[in-house]
Amino acid sequence: MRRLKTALIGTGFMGKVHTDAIRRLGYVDIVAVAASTIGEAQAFADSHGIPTATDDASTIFADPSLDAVHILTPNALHFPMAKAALLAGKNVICEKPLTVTSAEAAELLEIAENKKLAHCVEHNLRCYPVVQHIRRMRENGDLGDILIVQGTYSQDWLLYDTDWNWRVEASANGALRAMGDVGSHWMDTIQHLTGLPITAVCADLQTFHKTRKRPKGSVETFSGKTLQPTDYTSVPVTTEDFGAVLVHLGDRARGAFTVSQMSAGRKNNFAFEIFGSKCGVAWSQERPDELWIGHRNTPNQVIIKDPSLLDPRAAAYADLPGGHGEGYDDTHKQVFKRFYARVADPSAPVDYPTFADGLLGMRLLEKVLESATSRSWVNV
Ligand code: SOE
Repeated sequence: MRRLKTALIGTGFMGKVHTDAIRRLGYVDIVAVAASTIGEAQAFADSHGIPTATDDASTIFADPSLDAVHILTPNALHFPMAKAALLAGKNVICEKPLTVTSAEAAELLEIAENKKLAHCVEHNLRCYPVVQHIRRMRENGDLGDILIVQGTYSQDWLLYDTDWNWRVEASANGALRAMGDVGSHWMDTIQHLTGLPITAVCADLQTFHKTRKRPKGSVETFSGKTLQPTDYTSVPVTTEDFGAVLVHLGDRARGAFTVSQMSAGRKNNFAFEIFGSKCGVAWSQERPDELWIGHRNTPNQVIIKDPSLLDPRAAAYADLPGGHGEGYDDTHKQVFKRFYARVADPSAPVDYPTFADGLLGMRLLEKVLESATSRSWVNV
């Protein structure tokens, strides 16, 4: 594999996660990093051994030797950053949700396709080995016809009105917070696994804290939990803390899910159950190597991730033998493996979430908002 060069736009929680996962590929060098201030960019570059730091992303996009960029900024900057990178001819990986409107997502997809560039939206949670095994079980017909999907994506890191992050502010995040941040993962994964599109939604959203106390100074994702209450400004909040959505999948299947950033004790609980006419499956991110398979007439099963027991196409997402846990960091590595294989060789398969998935996600989020606002079912 020829060595590739990449760069990061953004230095928060995702900056660290992407850096680790990129480096584990072994043939992709991170040559530059950009942040909104030179101080943040330089501090990140120094602590991660990245040669160039800048507060001007356009200087990164102008580098002709660069193969790809990772857009890891607050959501509202995804569109201008990704667009500039694509127009400069770079392959782009962008964090989710892809943009803040579906019109922006459609424009990015069009530019990327016209320029024949690789494009990826970071729905990494598809890439747990056990989750991929469920995908292949469904394709093999093991589940039968899909009837019911249900689940949640629940976290607790924004429980108190003193908890803060840029996602709270619609200007940086977009209109939907819990739905955009983690509901987007839930909907993406369920459609990926069932092979069925969400065709209608009926949503209810709640903002429990109508005002929050914003610390003076920036707060990295999840780190608010360890801050001391010191110097705060009270600010009104319009983005939701909780959402509940009834869904139709395809013509026949039905389901429901909740999203929350205020469920005490649930740290990052992405969980779903899929029931088919032959059997059911259940999975939770808090125990990612376990797969529950439910039967009507024989005992239920729990299988532990072991590549030798998984469908071979799912085993390709496991780099360690059975009993050696693979988790959140590894899912990013699995996305990057496939994305960079395509960057290196444009004839490689597109087996990673693309901007087309990101556009679909944005359309769904807009329908969720429309449904919650109109208090009615909305077709997608
Ligand atoms: C913050 O809620 C967050 O980091 C999300 O942005 C991720 O997508 C999710 O996987 C974990 O939580």
